[in-house]
Amino acid sequence: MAPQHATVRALRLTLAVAASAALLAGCTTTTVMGRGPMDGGSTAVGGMMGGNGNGNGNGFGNGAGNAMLAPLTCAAPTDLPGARVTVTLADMGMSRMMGGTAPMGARMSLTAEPTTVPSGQVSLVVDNRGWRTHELVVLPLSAGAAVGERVPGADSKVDEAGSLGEASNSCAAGAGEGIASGAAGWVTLTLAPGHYELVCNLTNHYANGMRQELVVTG
Ligand SMILES: [Cu+2]
Repeated sequence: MAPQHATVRALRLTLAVAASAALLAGCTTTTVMGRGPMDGGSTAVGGMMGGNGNGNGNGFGNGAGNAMLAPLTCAAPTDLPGARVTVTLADMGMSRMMGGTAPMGARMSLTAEPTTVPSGQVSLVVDNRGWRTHELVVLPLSAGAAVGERVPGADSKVDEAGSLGEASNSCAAGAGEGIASGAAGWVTLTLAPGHYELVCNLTNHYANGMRQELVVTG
């Protein structure tokens, strides 16, 4: 009985609020004016979720189920040498998680901008906008091989033989224990012309989609 009464009261309250809103709207010149701020607010959120906040796509497109991106807690230096490639890591986690182990099938992405750079010094700046720990490893892509073809081993990681370097430190350069959610990592490498595969090699992350081609021109 009591829950029903509560429901009825809630309904009455809702109606009362709606009626007040209607009256208020009536007092203003148009109802469109009253709705403006709400529309603007939702558009702003949509923009952030679409990955426009940092000037990069987040790899999840504009469809339903976009991931909210984790806010960055630090940024790479602006004066790193050579061509600068910004790599954005993202995943569908809902809250910050320590460690990077993920189940198979978890949606994750690794995108780079630009994906073609001239040979020589290349500084990879890696923003972890995901909610899990991630990393960036630069692997050579042999002639005729395509991104995503590597077969993970029993440890659900791909072979890192021939690795040219990695960014796996939080708010620091080079190799470390992984880039924590919201942190940036970076590394400057000297890359010869060729094709490379940028991967995150934490458990299951490669299979879950964290790979991207980088083309280095002569
Ligand atoms: Cu990852």
